[in-house]
Amino acid sequence: MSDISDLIDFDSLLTADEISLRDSVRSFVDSEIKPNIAGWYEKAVFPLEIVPQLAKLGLLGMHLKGYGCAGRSAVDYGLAGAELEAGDSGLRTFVSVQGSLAMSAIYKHGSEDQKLEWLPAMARGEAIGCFGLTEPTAGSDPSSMTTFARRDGGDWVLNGAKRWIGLASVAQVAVIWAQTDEGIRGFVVPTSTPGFTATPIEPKLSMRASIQCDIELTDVRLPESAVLPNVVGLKGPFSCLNEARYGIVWGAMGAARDAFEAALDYSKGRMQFEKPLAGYQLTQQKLVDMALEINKGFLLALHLGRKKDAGTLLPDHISVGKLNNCREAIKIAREARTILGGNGITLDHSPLRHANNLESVRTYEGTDEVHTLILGRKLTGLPAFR
Ligand code: TGC
Repeated sequence: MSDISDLIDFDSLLTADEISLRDSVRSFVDSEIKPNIAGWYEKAVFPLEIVPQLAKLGLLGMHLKGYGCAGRSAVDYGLAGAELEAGDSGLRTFVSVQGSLAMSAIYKHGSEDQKLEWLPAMARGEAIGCFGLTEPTAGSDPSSMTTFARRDGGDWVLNGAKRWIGLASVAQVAVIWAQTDEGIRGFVVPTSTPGFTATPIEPKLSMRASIQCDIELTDVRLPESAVLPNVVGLKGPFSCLNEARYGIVWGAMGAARDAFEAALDYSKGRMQFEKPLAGYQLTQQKLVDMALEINKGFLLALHLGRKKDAGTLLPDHISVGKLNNCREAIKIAREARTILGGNGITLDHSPLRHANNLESVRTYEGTDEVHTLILGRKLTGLPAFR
């Protein structure tokens, strides 16, 4: 099942196992997601009923080893993310929040008891997790967070608010990052704990088949065992953001590819001035420009994936991929929409839905501006954030 957008024999860079995994996720998306996504998007629902299928495919925490996780490579994880996002960014976001953020936080920084309690259930899709870092007044600058955890005898008591937290209203467990007298720390919070509330943010013009929430934390009392014992400081949440940002490098190109395919298909069938749109030079220019960026975007993603598997991937490398691939994907989705003309503004076609979703994808896990300044710092040695 090679891609019609592939102009460079991309598959020759993949192993048979990688192609097989990609194709099984693609089949799932084609049969279970694409026929239904317009309806979910219109009704603004995330289809929780597909979670057991995602678990059965081994996609939840798929890059983690042990604890019931699939232990797949970074390239496998990326290929799966691209296929999921070809269905909808909300679907890849679910897998990312669950695996790259919530499960990774517990896996990297949690106690053995925390891992045993949560990771196998999360890999099976029986427990959903969320990751509370962003706040109403702390987005790009998480160091300014005001959520505070104070010690009270042997307990911790959390107060504050989080915003734009994926899955929070359907999650059983939240990893909440908070200021403490010792620095920023992470807490594993069962969402049934008194004082924890999560409210979906609605209405949205992007990521409609996905859930993002406000969280309120009012005197949330937790035992000492709730704190993630193995990290203090922002490197804790940033180490998880690295995982999620890496997945976006691939996912954004999956959305772009699907938008391109929709435009190519439409252009071959749509007759204007007595010939198909695809036969006009202006249309071919658009299609070729889109395909070039998709080919380059996937090559970049694969390069970063191979480096991740080799243990040589650095955060700056991920910023190159996140910035470039989100920027190009949104351009591609918008250009694809122009080929569909007026019909492209309906939910019958994917490009504008992808473009709208990609507004969120380019914003979360570090905006274009944040990744530009990370790379500006790398090139100049001068941080320009403040
Ligand atoms: P800085 O002083 O540079 O670093 C603070 C500490 O963190 C370490 N660090 C990293 N560690 C691992 N990976 C990375 N990528 C890291 N980046 C920084 C750093 O080494 C340092 O450690 P230490 O031991 O010296 O203390 O921090 P800064 O505040 O100056 O950083 C500036 C900036 C802008 C790069 C950073 O704040 C940033 O990346 N901002 C963007 C934040 C962001 O991406 N927010 C999105 C959150 S997504 C979310 O909440 C959920 S969205 C998904 C969903 O739920 O649906």
